[in-house]
Amino acid sequence: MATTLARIMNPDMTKTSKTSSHTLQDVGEAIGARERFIVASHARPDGDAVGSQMAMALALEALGKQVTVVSADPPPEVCRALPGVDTIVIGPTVAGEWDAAIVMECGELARTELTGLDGTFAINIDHHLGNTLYGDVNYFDESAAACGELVHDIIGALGVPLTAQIARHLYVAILTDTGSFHHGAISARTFDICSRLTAAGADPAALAHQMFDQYGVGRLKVLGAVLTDMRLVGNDGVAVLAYDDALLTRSGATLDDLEGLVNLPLASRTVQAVVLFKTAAGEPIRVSLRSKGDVDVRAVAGTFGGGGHRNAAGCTLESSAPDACDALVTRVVAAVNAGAATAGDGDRSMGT
Ligand SMILES: [Mn+2]
Repeated sequence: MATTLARIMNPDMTKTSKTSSHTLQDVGEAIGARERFIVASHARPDGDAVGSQMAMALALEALGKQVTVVSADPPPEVCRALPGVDTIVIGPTVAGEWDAAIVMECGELARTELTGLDGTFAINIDHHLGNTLYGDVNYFDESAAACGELVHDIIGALGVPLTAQIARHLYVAILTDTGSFHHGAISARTFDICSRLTAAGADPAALAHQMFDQYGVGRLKVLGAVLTDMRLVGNDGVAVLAYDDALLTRSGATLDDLEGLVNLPLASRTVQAVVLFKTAAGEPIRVSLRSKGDVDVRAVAGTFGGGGHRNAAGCTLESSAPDACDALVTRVVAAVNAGAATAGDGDRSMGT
């Protein structure tokens, strides 16, 4: 209540809300004062999007709130067996009435690819550097390994106990966003939260098996095909991968079968960054970027209108400009060389 009181006494404080992150207490108050919620995340959702949305929805329901979880696209196949995921309303348009939209994992509202949210009271919860703080309430922390970490803290602030179902969703969010605790802003807090989630009923081995070991053989075939055609540039420092729908069809694979593909070349000692192009006739080219250590692919994505994290980013290129692909790869090679120079690590030097 101190925060509310302070704002009443000093209305100018609210003017800072567009340029700075709010506190957990602000988020708790914004949720507590409202009854009907839309819970949204980005299009083509990943485990962090689905897990964060579902955990938040379960917590809101525990408080007696009315909740609708929405998504422009269906959840990944591997997430569909998790509790409540089948209740997510899939589609490009959000209909109905609500008091607030809780938007997770989106640097800007447009990333939801949902229509009908404009002008709504928005609670923005995210860990992507470059978030535009578009919400009426913004809970933004780039030091979180997953949005699920932030949702864990919010659920605690709301006073909702961690049930086994909530714990499973949050664990999946963290497990998938860190690639099995392999990359991202993994910290002592990450393990502290996971310890609590495990105590509350999340089974780490079972959830890892459920998330990573349930693909069809089409996955093996499509990964083999893409890796066979991999191009290595910058003294093997950058791996360039590409696929299209025809390759998926030939391999008997689905889009879900490509989950994690972009990370695979990083298993090589020499590869410091990966560029993955998804091409389709007449459509923009989708680009996923991954890197190790100091190599900043978010900056590269940013020069092409995209964003993300230092080691995981993405952007979209106009397919009418094939030179843009070469220009992007050149920038990634430069980023690898700059990263190697920053690190001052002879083993990682790419440019010599
Ligand atoms: Mn995330």
